[in-house]
Amino acid sequence: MKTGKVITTILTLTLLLTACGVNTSSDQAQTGAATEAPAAQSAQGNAAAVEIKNFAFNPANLQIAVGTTVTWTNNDSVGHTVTADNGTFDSGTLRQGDKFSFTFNEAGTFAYYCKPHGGKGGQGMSGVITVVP
Ligand SMILES: [Cu+2]
Repeated sequence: MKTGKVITTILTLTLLLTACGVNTSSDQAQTGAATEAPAAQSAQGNAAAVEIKNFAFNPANLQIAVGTTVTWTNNDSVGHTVTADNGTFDSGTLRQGDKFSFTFNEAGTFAYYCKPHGGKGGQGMSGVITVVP
């Protein structure tokens, strides 16, 4: 039964190679990690940034053009929220390093606050986004 043994060996090797092949393909590293584009400081572009630091939004008052995406970044070690007075947006709790983005597609004045540290109407930790046509 030498022939049978050889065939069995070949089959076993084939299975092993197949398994290896599958492993190899899944080992392919995910390259090209997204490089973070620097947020535009200008309120005239398509993007604007608000930093959350020391229990405050900076800048607290920001004027942008319609269609601008504002990204808030929490640089505090405590959690904060970005919550619109009128309920248009609500980030939920942002931990340190978390970001929240919202695109303003309508002109108007959008007051917002942090739920734990501020309140509607500009109380405590709060800010205003003014969107101009
Ligand atoms: Cu807060």
